[in-house]
Amino acid sequence: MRTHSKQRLFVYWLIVLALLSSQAIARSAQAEDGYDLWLRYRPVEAAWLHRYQNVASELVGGADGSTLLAARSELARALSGLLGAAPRSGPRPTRDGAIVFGTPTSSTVIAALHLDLHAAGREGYLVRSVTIDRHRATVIAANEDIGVLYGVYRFLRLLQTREPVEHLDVMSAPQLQYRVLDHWDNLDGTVERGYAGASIWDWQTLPDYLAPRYTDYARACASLGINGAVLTNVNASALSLTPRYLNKAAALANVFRAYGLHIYLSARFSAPIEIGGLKTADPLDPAVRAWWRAKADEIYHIIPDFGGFLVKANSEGQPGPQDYGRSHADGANMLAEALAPHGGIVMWRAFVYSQEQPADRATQAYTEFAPLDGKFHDHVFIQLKNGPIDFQPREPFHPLFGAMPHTPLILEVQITKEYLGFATHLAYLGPMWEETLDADTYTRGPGTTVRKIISGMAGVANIGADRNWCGSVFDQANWYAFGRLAWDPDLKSDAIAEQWVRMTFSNDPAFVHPVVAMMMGSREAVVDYMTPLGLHHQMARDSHYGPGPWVSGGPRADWTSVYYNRADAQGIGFDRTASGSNAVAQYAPSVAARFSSLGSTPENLLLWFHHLPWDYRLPSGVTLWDELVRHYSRGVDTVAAMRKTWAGLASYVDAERYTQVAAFLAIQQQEAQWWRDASIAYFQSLSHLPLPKGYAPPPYSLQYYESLCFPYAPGNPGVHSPTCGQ
Ligand code: GCV
Repeated sequence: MRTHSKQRLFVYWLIVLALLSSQAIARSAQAEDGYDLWLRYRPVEAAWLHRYQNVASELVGGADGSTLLAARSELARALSGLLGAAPRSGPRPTRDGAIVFGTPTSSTVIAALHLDLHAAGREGYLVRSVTIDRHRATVIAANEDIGVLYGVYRFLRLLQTREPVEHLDVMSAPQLQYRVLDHWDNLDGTVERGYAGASIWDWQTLPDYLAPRYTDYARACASLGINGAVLTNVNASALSLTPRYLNKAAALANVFRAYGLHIYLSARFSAPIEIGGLKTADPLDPAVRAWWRAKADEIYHIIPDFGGFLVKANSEGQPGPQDYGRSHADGANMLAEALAPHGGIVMWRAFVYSQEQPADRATQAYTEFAPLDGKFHDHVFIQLKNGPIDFQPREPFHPLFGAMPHTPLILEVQITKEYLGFATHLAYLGPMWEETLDADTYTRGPGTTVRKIISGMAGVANIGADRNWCGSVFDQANWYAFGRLAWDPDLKSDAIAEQWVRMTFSNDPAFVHPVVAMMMGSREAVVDYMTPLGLHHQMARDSHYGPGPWVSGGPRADWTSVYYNRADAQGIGFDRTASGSNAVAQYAPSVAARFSSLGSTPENLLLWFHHLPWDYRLPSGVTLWDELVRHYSRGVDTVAAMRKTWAGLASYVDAERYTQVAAFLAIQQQEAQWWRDASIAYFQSLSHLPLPKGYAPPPYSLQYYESLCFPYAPGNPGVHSPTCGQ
């Protein structure tokens, strides 16, 4: 009897163990590591299942060509994930609910519908509910295969965000021709200002091994309409233009082609010397021009749909035409002439500022480039950062946006968060980019907004080899928002955030609303705790990790924080009015007048344009000093509130992603506090003013904050200075 009960107990425990481990397996199967991005395709709720099954019962579409195959495979993958089973395929609709996709050329069914696809252009699409052979169907049609693929992603997004799809009539075409990710990836696998691990391009195993991740990258880009990728860092290596690396790049281009993604390379201006054996890279030298022409021919032979070059020249130590007394136009035009016969373009960056120039750094790009307007080859695009300094948490729009009416311009934004807390701070950048796109240059009268001026958008990618691609789940939202805005710069950042949240996490309104609200306030929180009221470039030297408002000395003044804050015992801020650097004069007269006058300068740009005494009274009656302290503290409070919001949402998110976000928010709160305390400690050492009532003093001395040193902060390959605090 006793043996019997022991056996029973043993069996009982075996069952318990088996149950526990099967639950553990089930749980880990549900855990998500973020790899799927917004293309998760998890089963829809029962309430939607029947509804969606009725519009997705059959796939009718050609499989000619890799792009249509990609469209078919995405539909099959998504519908089996969302609805539990892949629809059957057929040549014509045989029942209600077919999805008919293709072009009038690839599909006789579509041709017979005689759709007006004029407005779709080359890349756009039409998604429309129609009747074919007396069956209800959804047609996803375009003039070109790539438009069909984009339309497929649009249709899937409707399902993923639980929109009704029974009566569709959606026509969409990109407003901007160039929608490009700029990777700052080096050939040694490091990424400049990258916070998501090593480069996703494994140059060592290319071209022989094509990681599945390359296809998934292209899928993610195509789902947003991104149509270009610059593979290499603008601080370029000439080696990327040698046959060995061109073959590796070609292998990536072969993967990307089906997804409409063209590759571009950064071009080092001195390449003719470094890999061409020439003695000069002078753009007016016939041998140099011939070298670039031959190089372009060679590239197009290997990569027939190569997009072109991105060039950083005569900027931060990079070689360029000015090394030979030539202009940016001379350099850019030489490259354009080499690429133009093949249809390629040059994206020439205007991020230039010179060591020798004593002028305000914010003015230098305009000074150099505005006079060159109209002098560029028509395959040259000038690429401008959103603001005149360098991707700060807040900058006014770049004055060149209004100053080059005869030159096509590309807006460059930074998706990777070099100046907004790296990967651990939750900062949704949609509102920041919307602010730039909305900015009115007034150059052709009111309403000449940046979005109306640009021909393309380039985003410095935040993508790396990390399993979750971007270093954190919420950083994926910035890749997403960039792509959506590049397709349609009129979109609103809150609507984009909502879509992303629904696709990435959950459609439950109890989750969606608080998370969107948290995202929408997150960038302003960073501005508050890092650089309130128009302050800028207050980060630690080189790494830009953490506060460094005291940074001074070193190789050049405009790489220091004191150059920008100009704080002393009397006051703070950079006078860019006529009494100072007069940077305001680079804007259209009405904008210049607005920024010149204290009364009309937006409060959030006050210290960008004005130097003011600490006791200056804002319209609210509060002094500048008190207001600064309030902003720093408000930033920390906002992050604390974000943490609280997230803590209440655990039940909506898988444990793996929930935990990482929670841990990163905790890091963000600590670092926001550090920013606030260090900044207040430094500025108080100059203002000698007491903190307003109720605001806690920094817990440590200024010397303590100044002594903090992080020689291995990420994103700054090659600069691991042990003297980083100096
Ligand atoms: C690629 C800033 C960054 C540099 C970057 C540069 C640029 O200065 O700190 O890392 O270099 O911008 O945009 O060229």
